Amino acid sequence: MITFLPYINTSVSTPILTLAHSFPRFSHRHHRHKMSSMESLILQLHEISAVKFGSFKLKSGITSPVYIDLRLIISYPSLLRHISQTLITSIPTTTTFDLICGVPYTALPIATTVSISNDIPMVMRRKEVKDYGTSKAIEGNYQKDQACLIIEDLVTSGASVLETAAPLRAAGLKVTDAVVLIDREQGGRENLEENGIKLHAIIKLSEMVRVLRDKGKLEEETEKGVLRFLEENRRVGVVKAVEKSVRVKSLGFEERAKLAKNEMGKRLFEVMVKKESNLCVAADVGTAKELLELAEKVGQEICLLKTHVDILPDFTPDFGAKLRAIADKYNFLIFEDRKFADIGNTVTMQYEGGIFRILDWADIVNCHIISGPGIVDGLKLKGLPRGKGLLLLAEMSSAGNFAKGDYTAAAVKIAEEHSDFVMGFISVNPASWPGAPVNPAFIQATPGVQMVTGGDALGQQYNTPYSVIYDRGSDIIIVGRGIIKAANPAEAAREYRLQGWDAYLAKCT
Ligand code: 5BU
Repeated sequence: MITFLPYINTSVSTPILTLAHSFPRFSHRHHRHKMSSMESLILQLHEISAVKFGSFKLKSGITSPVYIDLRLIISYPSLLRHISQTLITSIPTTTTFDLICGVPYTALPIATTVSISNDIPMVMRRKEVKDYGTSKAIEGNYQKDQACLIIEDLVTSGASVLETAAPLRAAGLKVTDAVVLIDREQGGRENLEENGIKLHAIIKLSEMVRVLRDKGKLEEETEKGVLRFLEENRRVGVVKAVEKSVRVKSLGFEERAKLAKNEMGKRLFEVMVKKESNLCVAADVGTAKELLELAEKVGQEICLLKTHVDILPDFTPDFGAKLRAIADKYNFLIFEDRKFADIGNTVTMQYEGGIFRILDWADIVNCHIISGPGIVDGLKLKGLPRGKGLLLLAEMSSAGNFAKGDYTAAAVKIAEEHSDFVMGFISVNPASWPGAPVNPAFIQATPGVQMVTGGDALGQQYNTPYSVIYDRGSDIIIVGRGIIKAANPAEAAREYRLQGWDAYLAKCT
């Protein structure tokens, strides 16, 4: 049985509007109205125990005297409507937008209610993408350059708003504003501002406790405890971000080019600086013809093009020369992801001979170290005199792989012993390696990158460009299906390049 809560019927009337974006917005005239609406919302949230006071251990490990759980609001439809209408009418009239997008999951019903009540089209970001090749990160109809307002229930550091903004921006939408019901005032506003997003908050946590105290719902002691906690943790999110950047602050690629002992490694660093790109496209397309077309499309955005030449049914001996011409035209290097794994003697033949003659056209190849350091000796024998470089597979991106711990450490050791030929690693989380950061002369390249975290049906695991470069300490993002399956690979490549490069800059400044 549904019991209607009497307090849900507030003095605030909910305008029913049909024309998109023509609803009344906040102005000073509406200030009093906004205040009373805010107070009534606070009281209702308290009443349904969406806001609790006590001692709560947060995900971050800190103990908080206040806990907010807005998932409950879906059980109170009129409150949900009230929240939604307050949110949307609070956006300044100067802020314009075409679409809205709720941050999954709690803000999805809020966004849906806003959309339905005000006739504003909505898009939805998938939180996890099972197979990015066939399903989209953003659901719904939208056009490039449309402005999208993000709707969120609660902001602490702003990280989840940024996680939603990234794929929206990657899809060509403009994201400049976010509206949130409750701002915990712990650095979210500043973090979002730094990322070009203005935060509009309906309720600040400090205001909330004051209102509850005024209305006799809180003891003075509790109010003081919460305000003290807020004061002490006010910039937690920001401070954390700053600390992180200090922890991983790395040398720029220019300086690292000077440290590189392998000539191709040096060249790659230089190309990255020149093109402001740390993007490698994995050109896993069906034919050599398509591969060459893709190279033309993404050429100006990339520092590296990665091939799997043995998947091309129309491979011909002139493939290498054709790809080389495109690489020279756009100044990128060619990386054949051959993953050699045999004994030294065999790999010399696999590298140089056969149909593919990889040595003739690939600047960079990679190998497993499963067979021991002899594999590096073998490849070096052929590659070093031709000025080539080698990446060692220190980690892999696929679920359940065995390249970890001692195996990863062994790769680092072999690289140090062959730094004239080994230019770096295929890695996933080099920041976590013992003794990290690894020698900056080595370059780190990471596959398993998309705009949203998730994976495919066959064990691939994805991290975002920012987390790969900034949090996990890598240098190059390797992106396959995120770009080649995009409606416009050139545009997608540009967005990945910008995100990868921004994360690199954030790490060095
Ligand atoms: P994706 O479409 O972005 O999932 O493609 C990733 C590419 O990187 C693909 O060519 C893989 O062969 C390659 N890859 C990988 O995904 N994971 C690894 O650990 C290594 C290579 Br090594």
